[in-house]
Amino acid sequence: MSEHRTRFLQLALRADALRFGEFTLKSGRVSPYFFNAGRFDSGAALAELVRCYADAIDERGVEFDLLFGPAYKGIPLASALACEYARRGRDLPLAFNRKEAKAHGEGGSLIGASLEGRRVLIVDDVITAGTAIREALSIIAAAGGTAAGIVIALDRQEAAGGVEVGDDERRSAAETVALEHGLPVIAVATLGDLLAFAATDPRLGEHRDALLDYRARYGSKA
Ligand code: OMP
Repeated sequence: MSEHRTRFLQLALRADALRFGEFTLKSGRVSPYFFNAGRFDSGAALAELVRCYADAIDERGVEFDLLFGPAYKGIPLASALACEYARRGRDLPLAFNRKEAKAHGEGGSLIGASLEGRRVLIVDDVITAGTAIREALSIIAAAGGTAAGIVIALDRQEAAGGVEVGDDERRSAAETVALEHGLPVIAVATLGDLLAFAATDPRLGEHRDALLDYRARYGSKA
């Protein structure tokens, strides 16, 4: 496993961003784990997190010229990542959206640099069924940008279908988005990485069976 993946999983556990128990997801699935990016709630934790993002992006070598953070969780992530790139000597334009369009002041639902004609890297927290990412893709297209890729902290590697998933629909949501839009989806870590990590870390040993059961039920075939 790449060093930044292990570093991210350790950081997520330390920040309590990765929790185990029973969680109902946006998709309606009941999951034995949950990743809450809101727990990276200090400057140091966020800075360490986006270092993992930048390492994953640079390892993949994707070309882009603007960072876009979808509301809400993507906003601090894209902003902190822009600061990390500036620290690495690359000053990147940054944009994000509002959930509610504003009719006064500067108006509209986009804030920051113009997306027009730019290759946009979407920066978000998690992909489960891919709904949040599809929304971001339509916002970028409507603003005249071209999506260049998607970076997330955690790819849950779940099949994109309904709550119960048929065998023919076992491609992951991330793979489906990647294929449909011809885009790289870069995950700092995946459920597979979490399972590999759980096999070596005693703190996670007791949760491993529940994670494996969940993957057997909802996981993609990949
Ligand atoms: P999809 O839109 O189904 O891909 O789900 C992604 C969103 O689900 C994230 O942006 C979160 O709002 C939420 N989520 C998490 O934050 N962490 C998880 O571990 C799982 C989910 C989820 O509800 O699936």
